[in-house]
Amino acid sequence: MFIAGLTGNYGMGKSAVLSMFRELGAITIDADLVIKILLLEKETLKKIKALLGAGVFDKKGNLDKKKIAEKIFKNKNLRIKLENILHPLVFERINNLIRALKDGNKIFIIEATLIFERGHENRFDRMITVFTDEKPAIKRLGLHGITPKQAKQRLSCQLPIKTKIKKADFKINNSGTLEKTKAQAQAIYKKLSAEAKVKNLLSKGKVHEAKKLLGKPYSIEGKVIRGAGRGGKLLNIPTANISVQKGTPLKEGVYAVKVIVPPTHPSPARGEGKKGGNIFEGVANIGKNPTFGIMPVSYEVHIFDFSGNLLGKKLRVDFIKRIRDEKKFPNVKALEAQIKKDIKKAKEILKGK
Ligand code: RBF
Ligand code: MG
Repeated sequence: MFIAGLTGNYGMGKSAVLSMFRELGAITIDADLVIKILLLEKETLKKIKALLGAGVFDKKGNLDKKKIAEKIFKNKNLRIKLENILHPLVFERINNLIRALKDGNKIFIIEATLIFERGHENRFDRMITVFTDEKPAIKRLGLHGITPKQAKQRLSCQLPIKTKIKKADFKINNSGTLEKTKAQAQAIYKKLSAEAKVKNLLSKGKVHEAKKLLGKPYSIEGKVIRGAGRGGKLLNIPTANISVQKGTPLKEGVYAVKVIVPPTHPSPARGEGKKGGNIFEGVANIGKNPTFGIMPVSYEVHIFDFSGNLLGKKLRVDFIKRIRDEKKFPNVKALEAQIKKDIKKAKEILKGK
């Protein structure tokens, strides 16, 4: 499952670009459309009435969208409250759709204006920003009956497009011809397709196959943080716990790895690494340490032939091959014996590399 967010500001052509992605083979969802559906539902209307009053409904009890727009675009507090009602519902609906269509290699592209404004970007594998200058955007909105004054007011409720460009992984300049925009969408779609394949392989733990597509091992990077302290004392197998900011699509389990350690630590195993780091071999575990109860996911490496304090140092871990699933062991001794076997196995795997 690979999900990209498509954003931009009002009138910059997001929907046109979304159609292009649909033609290229993506499953596309327009968050505005989801909102339209939600606004037909009694449950949502009740919540909106409580927030904005009966004045935003017409005689038949339908929402008067113009009145709502008038109200919320000049009152930030109300606008945020309305968004707080609608956004969780939108994500719930979208997630349901994505779950129903479960297909590892499919690419979903979700069009939504306020992803960056409300910090939703972490829900997406990648972010794409569509941009034009403001002038043509205001002109385009005019075609939909929105006056320049209204357009400016609405645009002022959104982050500057420059910020959205900077925050995105990909940008599409929609100021030129249709062909030019299409060419950009196509190039991005190609990259997303390759990434989706890799993500799908990683979600199954197939790091050796992912390496073929990536041209290098899949890796994670992060600073060493303090762990539970069990590894050294209880298990005689010290591990470095790595802080991974964005999580990883990699399937939990035990892996043979290479660890790139900052150059202050000389490596007896493999000598000097090329670019400012020394390469060690090791074995990693991604998981919840079920032997010790219910824990959050941790990322740990045991580095072979290593001594020294890595706390606070930045490590890179290259995943070479998956060894097994993480398991709950009846006692610490059994876990320790298994990890000893994992170490032996990892050394065999890495010898072949
Ligand atoms: N913990 C488990 O509960 N089950 C496991 O199968 C398991 N396998 C591991 C394999 C390796 C190679 C390493 C380094 C750790 C493993 N752990 C496992 C994590 C272990 O519980 C952890 O290192 C200690 O609790 C210290 O935090
Ligand atoms: Mg649109």
